[in-house]
Amino acid sequence: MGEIPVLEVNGRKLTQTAPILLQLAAQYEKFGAINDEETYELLRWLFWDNQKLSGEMATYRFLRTFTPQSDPAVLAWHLARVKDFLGILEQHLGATPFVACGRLTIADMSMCAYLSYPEDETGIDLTASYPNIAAWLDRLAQVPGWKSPYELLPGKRLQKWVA
Ligand SMILES: N[C@@H](CCC(=O)N[C@@H](CS)C(=O)NCC(=O)O)C(=O)O
Repeated sequence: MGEIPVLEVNGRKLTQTAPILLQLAAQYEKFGAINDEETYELLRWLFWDNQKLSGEMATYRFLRTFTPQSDPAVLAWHLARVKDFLGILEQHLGATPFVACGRLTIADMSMCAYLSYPEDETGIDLTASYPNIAAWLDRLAQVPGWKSPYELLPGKRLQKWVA
């Protein structure tokens, strides 16, 4: 598919975030669904996140911060979509502490990823504009073992094209 992430387990290469997370949840019997209704809820949010929230946050961050001379009209189009999707998540998290099933699941893990990069990369002040999302990210950061993206990712950083 020409994409990262790729997780290699015993010589088998797993790709695509959502099925990787589902596989890990099943393997470790943690952070997954315990019945059909929860499975539906997790899949619903994982699909939405892949297509909408993380899909658009990732594209916007890359174009805004790590691409020289991005077209301002294209950036504005992506930012409008990012704001739409953050608005949906903000409303949802006003009514529940975690994304699905009332507890920490792989849906939270999928959705927090691109929201956990520094503000100078995402270009979005979550605390000011999306307080429920900011509070949810704080809750996730309290979970034992949680690490920020740059604590986890080794290697050289990309050049930034915005201040
Ligand atoms: N739906 C995929 C999206 C993964 C994705 O967008 N990966 C980016 C890097 S973060 C990529 O590999 N892009 C390569 C390209 O678009 O050519 C997933 O959830 O794993």
